[in-house]
Amino acid sequence: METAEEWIGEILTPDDIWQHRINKVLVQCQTPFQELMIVESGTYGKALVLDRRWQTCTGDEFLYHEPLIHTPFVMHGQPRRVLIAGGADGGAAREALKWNDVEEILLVDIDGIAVEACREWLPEIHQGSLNDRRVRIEIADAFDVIAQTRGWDVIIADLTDPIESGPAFKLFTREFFTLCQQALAPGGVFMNQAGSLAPPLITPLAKTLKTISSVFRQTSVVTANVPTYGSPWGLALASDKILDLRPDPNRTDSLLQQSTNGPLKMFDGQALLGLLQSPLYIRNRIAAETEIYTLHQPPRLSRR
Ligand code: SPD
Repeated sequence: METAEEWIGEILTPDDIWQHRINKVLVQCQTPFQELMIVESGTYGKALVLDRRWQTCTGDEFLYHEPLIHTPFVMHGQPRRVLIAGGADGGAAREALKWNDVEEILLVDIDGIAVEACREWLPEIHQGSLNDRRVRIEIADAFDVIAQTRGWDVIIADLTDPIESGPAFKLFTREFFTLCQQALAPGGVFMNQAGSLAPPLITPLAKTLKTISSVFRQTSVVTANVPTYGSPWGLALASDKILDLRPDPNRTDSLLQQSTNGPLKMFDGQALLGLLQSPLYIRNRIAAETEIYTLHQPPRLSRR
């Protein structure tokens, strides 16, 4: 289907499909870990699609990558060493490089073919971050790498959804979150993509948050509204230090002004305050959750 008009449909629930018109398929292959597509969509620009799930696209990626990075960075205050698990498209690394004091970013992705495809076909997203001298890319399982490293100011898990037998499901378990906690420096902050916030789809997010809160002293949901994901999306923020979840917008703005060098499209002090105030049904659902994910009982989303 090189130029033919087709659709990619992402099955959100057994009764709901979220469809995107595809004008051109730029890359389509099966890597050792997942099916990879890079496409030109009709309205939202170029996109990375893994195992038929929309990951990121030029038209709305800033609505995901800016909260994913700048929320934990503001909470930390002065991050220097940053570890990104996943993040093959380079959007997370691009945002991290906007912070003046960042000296080192270790990007650990299991799929080298995905990293190379994004490097070649999605320059609009990585904007050179995948070639920056401060970014070291290791093609490996983040679970193994994080077990052997220490002293990170911020750890970001920028992962695919935890589908059964997919590359990411182990990274949603208590064992992985414990490794991240141990790999953080004092005052370190953790952030991951935790799943959909749509009422019928919220269970994996509730279990993920419950799991993270069984490890870290403080955990909170950050809401990202990314239209191409088909529903509001939750990010999990966690730390062993007490985080200010109602940060004063003026203080955030002055920190951003002093500490960053790149333009931001959606994130500032006022936006951060909003991102941190999750609606009641989300807080109630997480509070009611009793199960956590472990290696023994990991998430098992179907491949669809
Ligand atoms: N269901 C889609 C969740 C995608 C999260 N990861 C996106 C990777 C973008 N860097």
